[in-house]
Amino acid sequence: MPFRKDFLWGGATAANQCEGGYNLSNRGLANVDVVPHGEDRFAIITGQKKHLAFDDAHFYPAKEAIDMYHHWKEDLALFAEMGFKTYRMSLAWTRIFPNGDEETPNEEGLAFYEAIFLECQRLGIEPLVTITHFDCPIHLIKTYGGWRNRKMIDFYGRLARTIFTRYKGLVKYWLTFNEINMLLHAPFMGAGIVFEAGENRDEVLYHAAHHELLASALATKIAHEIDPENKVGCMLAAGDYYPYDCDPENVFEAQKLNRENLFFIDVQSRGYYPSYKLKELERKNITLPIEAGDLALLREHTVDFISFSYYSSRVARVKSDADKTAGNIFESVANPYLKSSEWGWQIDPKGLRITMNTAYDRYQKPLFVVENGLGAMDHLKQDGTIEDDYRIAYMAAHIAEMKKAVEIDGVDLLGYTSWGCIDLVSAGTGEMSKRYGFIYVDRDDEGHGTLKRIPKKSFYWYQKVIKTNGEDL
Ligand code: P53
Repeated sequence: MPFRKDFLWGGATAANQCEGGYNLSNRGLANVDVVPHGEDRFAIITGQKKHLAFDDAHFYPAKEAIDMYHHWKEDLALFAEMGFKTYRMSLAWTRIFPNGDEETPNEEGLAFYEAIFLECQRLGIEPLVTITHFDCPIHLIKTYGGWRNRKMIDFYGRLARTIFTRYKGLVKYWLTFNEINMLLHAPFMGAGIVFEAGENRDEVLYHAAHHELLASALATKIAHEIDPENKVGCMLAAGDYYPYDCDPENVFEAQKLNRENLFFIDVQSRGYYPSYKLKELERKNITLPIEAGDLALLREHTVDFISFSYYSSRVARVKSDADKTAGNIFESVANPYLKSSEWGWQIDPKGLRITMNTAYDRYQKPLFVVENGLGAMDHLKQDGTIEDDYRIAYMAAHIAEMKKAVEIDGVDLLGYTSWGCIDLVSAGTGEMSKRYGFIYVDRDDEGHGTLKRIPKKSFYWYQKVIKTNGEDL
């Protein structure tokens, strides 16, 4: 059997993309609430345009999302029906600390998640909890400038201590920051950062990176102190860069772009800043705001496992005027060997095996694939069914390559949670129509629909995959 007996099959969501209930249970507002659907979105998530409140000119899909706030019991029952062993979800920071800098947490928010974890326990589903999935309280952005400010470490530490204490015995698997490298590509979403005119962009980003890395190490420390059973992982938006060809310039470019992302994991997993990054910062005249004790904290509290999202590989070519792939936060040249999704994301199952091997070679720690899937248009037929064979094909091909990484290459893999196991709001575009789920949700890009949940063909396919522990794809 290729996959371990206790392999954690499941699915993944993020609070802001599914919960809704943005103003319920005394919840405060976060960056992710005020990013609209529509053409302004990209400039806002990348921190180029300031947008810290709702206005009438835009639609904000996270406000209600798929209203999991009121449907969670029904949704968990469907996950259990598919046979989920695990469910990856995130906590909305502002449900627990509405402003982010309070001394005491909001009990209603804590109780909301406790009820979910108790239900998971009853269903035999192991929660895998992302502490922050792109969310940062608006108050912390307005008052402190988001993660550019060192004070964020204390606020995050308080959040971590609160949840590890409260959910001790209910949650064992934790991820500190979703796609931590997204900080470089979408700084408002990744770190609550809005650039001021004339600012040194790289300096702001690497200061914020230092603070997030410290916060991650601090949370790891607290998690282990509170319960030695806790397992804490880092989380990377992964997908190896391939050189466009064997031109050494392109090979080096690929190495450079890979390091740009892996740098974060290098620190979280190995416990120190890699020399290539220190040299780069020195050349750019950037001094990291390192204080006494920082380097020891990073060194002594490395992660237990490496988790990542994988949607596609990427291609590196220097001075390229070739077409870039569409709809991407990540820079990439189109790969002529691959087909693309309707949103221009290239489809490369083998790239998952390659990416897994890169990570395992580099870190020698257990891996966890915590996001993978196909964002596609689904068609609800007259008879009320959805035949998403394209999604089944995508996932079967990726799971087959993941299996080879385990069986043939010997990678230690803890589990697999597909992205958006129930249709939810897209992080990149704010659309509902970019669907990833095994479960269809009746809601459109403008927020119309009954919110009814309907299992797709892939629901029954994944049920079989889990039942056979990945044998029958
Ligand atoms: P959407 C870009 C590239 C790689 C991963 O993305 C990304 C993004 C953001 O667009 O984000 C992760 O919804 C993220 C999820 C997100 C998912 O990928 O744009 O962790 O929140 O929904 C898919 O299709």
